[in-house]
Amino acid sequence: LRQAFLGLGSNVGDRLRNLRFAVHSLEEASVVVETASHVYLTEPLGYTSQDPFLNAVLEVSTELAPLDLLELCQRIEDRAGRERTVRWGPRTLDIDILLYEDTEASAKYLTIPHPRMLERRFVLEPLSELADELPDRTTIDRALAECPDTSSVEVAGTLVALGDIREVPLAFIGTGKVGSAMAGDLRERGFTVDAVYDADGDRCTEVASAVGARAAKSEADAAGAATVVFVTTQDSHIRSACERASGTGGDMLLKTFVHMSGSLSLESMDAARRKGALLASIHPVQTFADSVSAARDLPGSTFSMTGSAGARAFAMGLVEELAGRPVPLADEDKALYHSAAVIAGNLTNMLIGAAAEIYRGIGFEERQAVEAALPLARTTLSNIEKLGAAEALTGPLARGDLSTLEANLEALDATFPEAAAAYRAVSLLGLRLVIERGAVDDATILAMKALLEGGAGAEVEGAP
Ligand code: PH2
Ligand code: MG
Ligand code: MG
Repeated sequence: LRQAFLGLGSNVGDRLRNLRFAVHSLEEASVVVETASHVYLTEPLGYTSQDPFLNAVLEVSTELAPLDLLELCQRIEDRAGRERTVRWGPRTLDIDILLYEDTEASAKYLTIPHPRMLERRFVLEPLSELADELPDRTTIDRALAECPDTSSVEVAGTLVALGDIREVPLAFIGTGKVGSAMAGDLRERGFTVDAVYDADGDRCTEVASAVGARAAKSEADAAGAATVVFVTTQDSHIRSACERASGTGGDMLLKTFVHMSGSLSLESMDAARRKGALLASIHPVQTFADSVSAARDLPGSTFSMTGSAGARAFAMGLVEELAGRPVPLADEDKALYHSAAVIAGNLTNMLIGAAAEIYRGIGFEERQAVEAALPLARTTLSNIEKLGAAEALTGPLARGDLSTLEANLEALDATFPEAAAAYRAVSLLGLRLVIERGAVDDATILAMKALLEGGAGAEVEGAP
């Protein structure tokens, strides 16, 4: 695949829609839009008695050779209803090849790099968001500093929406813990929650009145007037909810669909994408046992974000408004990403539960079992925070205490085999911390490994 940068411009009709049409049409033609700049409002250059433009730059990957890419761009311009009358005059859509790999070449209908790009701030400003250098190694910053163009070039928004992010109409489909907390929090911060929908009608009305939004009658009704549609149903319903929201007629070309699943990829919202919608996901790295804690803990969380190119800048802006810490994530890493959260959160819970069960088995009251296990877990967490995992590690593994380890395993094998299996598996994983601490000699580490594997020791990963 070859990398190219394309300049988009429009100053006729629904300008944002035209730019979005370009993005969608390129993707339909298997040109991968990797990143998109913000959308800029720009004064017309060259032929000045025309309306202001919206301009943006895309970074794309393509198999197409330059002339084939040019032909595709022109076909898309034509489909957008472009008429070629005045040179440099008004146009519904202009797609220019700015850069193609490091190519410097000129043919009858195509010169790369674009011959006038250095004189155009409406090209250089958005390009500077996505690239550092031109093929001749001059930096874009340098080109900007030397650019003679003094016309106005201002950020107007993103490909998701223009103007103030708080005025973008939002809809929520699914009003569980996260959906209702998110809708409530955004509303409190001055965002515009237009509609909410929940299959449970009472729940829908209740949340709608709590966040000052319309209680929609269906997914499609909720999406109707919204620019950004949050699909905050259970994971298993995201695909069907998205299909229903984008199914009935309705113009999807100016909508963006956002889900908040920790494990699902964006493919789950493909129904909306096929109709032209942009997609994003934002996922709070946090655990929400109920609505109250969700509302309390959501703001300020770390949010992982995936998104199609046009939606990324918007998702980033949204998380920043939530006082969250955005961490960009590749869509294909979603399942692995989620497994880390399960290990850190859910598996910790399960291990503490197993410990409490052992305590109860030897005569502790329920309350006594919890009171024994929780302070231990809490101190462990704060030690990890202070010292790091390896330094915070204590116990038989950390000491290289073979006889205690053996006694633990023997006792568990006899009474609670599932816990014995978990003890072995987690300890084998934790040997890397023992090695990192460097306090136990190699022979003892190998002997512990053999005990944990219940057989003769092979080599320990990371051991000298
Ligand atoms: N395109 C032109 C001529 N002038 N001015 C602005 N601001 N933006 C454009 O995209 C543009 C222009 C010819 O392609
Ligand atoms: Mg042009
Ligand atoms: Mg052109």
